[in-house]
Amino acid sequence: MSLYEGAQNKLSNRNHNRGILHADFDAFYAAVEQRDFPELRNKPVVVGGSPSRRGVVASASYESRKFGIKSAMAMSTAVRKCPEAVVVSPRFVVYREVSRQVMEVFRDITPLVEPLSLDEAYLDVTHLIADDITPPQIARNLKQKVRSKLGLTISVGVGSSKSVAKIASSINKPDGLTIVRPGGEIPFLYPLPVEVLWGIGPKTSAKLHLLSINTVEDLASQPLEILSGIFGSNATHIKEISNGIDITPVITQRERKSISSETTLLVDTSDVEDLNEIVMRLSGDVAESLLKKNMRGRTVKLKLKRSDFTVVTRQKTIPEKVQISSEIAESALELLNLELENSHEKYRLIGVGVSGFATSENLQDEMQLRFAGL
Ligand code: DCP
Ligand code: MG
Ligand code: MG
Repeated sequence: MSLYEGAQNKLSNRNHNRGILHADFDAFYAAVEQRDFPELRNKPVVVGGSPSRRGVVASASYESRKFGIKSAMAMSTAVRKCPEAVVVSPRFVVYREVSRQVMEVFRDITPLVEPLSLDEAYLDVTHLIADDITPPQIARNLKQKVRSKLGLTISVGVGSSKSVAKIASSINKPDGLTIVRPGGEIPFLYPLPVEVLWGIGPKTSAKLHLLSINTVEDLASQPLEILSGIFGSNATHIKEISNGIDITPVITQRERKSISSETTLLVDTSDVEDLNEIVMRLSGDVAESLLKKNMRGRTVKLKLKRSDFTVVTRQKTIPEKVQISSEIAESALELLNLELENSHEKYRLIGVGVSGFATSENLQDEMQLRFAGL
């Protein structure tokens, strides 16, 4: 059995029916500047610190890359390479807002979004796949939505794992769409230079070239002992991703662990009916946020601040994930009544929150249980 067949067998032994997208803005900061200031379009725009103050390049428009300008280069070098470059100072507030907007566009497609930085994210679309819905179609739709809603282009990679999708999105920039079909991982990866793999920077790649390891195939065919000498405990992982094997899940909501709403009362109260009504209203607010983000959670939390400023929190984890107002209110009211049963306190602040969101793994488990008729 050839190495190729061996790796392919290994691949098919794992769950490789996933549909993972990696999306990344093209020349993010520079593209936002060109969008907002039309006079910069089609010009070699470089966003970063001033050349006279030892600034570095944060983002280089594709027009400027023809001159050899790259991110992290000294701005003085960039200007030397291209004297007509237009150097623009960054507007971080704007980039953060554009980032928030693009993540919303992603979350309109699936709640399984894992942001990696301001300008890129993984999306797990496995659960959306149907006879007439394929990951490449979802990717095309995503690119089109980002273009029409934000006026910017992204490059998207489609694959059966995060590492394949990330490599795929990076090799056809700008405005790229690279599709690696299930089973096509090895023919896709093997001819590529080792630098495409996550975590192989200039220092490591120099070491690899000294050992005549230039392509992903070269890397994949190394004995583990050689790789351990270079990558330490990461060697197995490197070997696996060189063979297109990567089962790490898309992890959502890294930045957000719960969605909640709270209110401080104008007058402290112990009135059961008032408190019930407020809890129902807050449950409605939380449900609205969850629906907008297309998220469901499993844990409902109630927060109460008493007149003496002590805070009580009570939470309940339920078997079915909740999203709508009545489901959230049911648990929150139960928690409220538990608290009120043994208390004669007045309360000054009330909050309701939902956490325990879906990750691609537990969503996948759930889908499988559903298919199994459980
Ligand atoms: N960034 C930075 N300094 C770096 C690298 C990046 O400040 N050394 C910022 C500016 C980039 C943004 O992060 O616009 C996104 O980084 P990317 O690596 O995705 O680079 P770009 O989006 O600019 O270009 P590409 O089209 O290669 O993705
Ligand atoms: Mg980018
Ligand atoms: Mg990026």
